[in-house]
Amino acid sequence: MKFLQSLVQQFASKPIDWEELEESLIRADLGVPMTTRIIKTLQEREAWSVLGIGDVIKAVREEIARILPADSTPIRSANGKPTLILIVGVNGTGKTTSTAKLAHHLQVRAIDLNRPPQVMLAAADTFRAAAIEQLAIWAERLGVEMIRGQYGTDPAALCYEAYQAATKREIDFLLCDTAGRQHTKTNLMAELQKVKRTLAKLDPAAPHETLLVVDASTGGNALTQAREFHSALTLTGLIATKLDGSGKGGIVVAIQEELGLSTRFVGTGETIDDFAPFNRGTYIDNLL
Ligand SMILES: Nc1nc2c(ncn2[C@@H]2O[C@H](COP(=O)(O)OP(=O)(O)O)[C@@H](O)[C@H]2O)c(=O)[nH]1
Ligand SMILES: [Mg+2]
Repeated sequence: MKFLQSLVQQFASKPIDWEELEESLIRADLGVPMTTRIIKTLQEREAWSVLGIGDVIKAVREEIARILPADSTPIRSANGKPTLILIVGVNGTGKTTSTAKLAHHLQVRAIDLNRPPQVMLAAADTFRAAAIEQLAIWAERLGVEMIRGQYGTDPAALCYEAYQAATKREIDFLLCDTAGRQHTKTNLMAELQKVKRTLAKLDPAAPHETLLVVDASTGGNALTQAREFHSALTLTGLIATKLDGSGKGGIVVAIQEELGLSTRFVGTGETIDDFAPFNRGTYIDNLL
């Protein structure tokens, strides 16, 4: 149920129950600091007015707008070199799907090039069964080249090779889809750090973007993942997926507030077009 619906049901015909309001805000995953501020703002107003649902919605909007930027920063193109985008995250969050969606977005989006942008994919999830084939299906549909290795290949070596190939072929954007197993996290972080170190040998600025894919419907888990990946890899932003499902999604506000990491793109379904650059207005409308 959407946050707004549940609030209207709870507060439409009776005075605000502060505990219930606090609970709904927490349930929407907005995080404790923001929830506390919203409640404080409203309680300060109560002295001079009778609060209604409209006041609640307005306070939530204002607080979110204070934290989130209005629009996301687009992917920048590295001058005359391939822009390397590393896609990371735990299993099942939507990395492979988002890699394909982002590739498509970059293909069709007008950027300051005089020709259609050239995109290439690298299947650097060499760990999970069928991961390479899954990305290969997308690559074929999108008509883009994909660099692949055997299962068990070192992802750092694969990304290195892919970046060399992309440079040689004058590719604009190289997207590397990585593995996301959960149970051996330390190994995963070490493996991804090695990918970054190895790429930096080819271009000190690479990877130009390191985007964490989080499933927005998983709330606090997404925040924990953002903390861990950011401290290991210094992320440049988030892709928040599955915003179509739960009527949640407040977690991107909590992540922005705690870690200063912006949501660059949102995923709202399983098809290639269920994807868009983050926009604050649309996001708040959907949340409420
Ligand atoms: N509803 C919904 N499903 C998504 C979204 N993004 C990915 N998925 C689905 O989530 C599942 C896992 O996605 P996948 O890309 O394989 O995740 P990975 O393990 O991180 O690579 C697949 O069934 C996707 O179709 C989204 O934005 N909305
Ligand atoms: Mg995958």
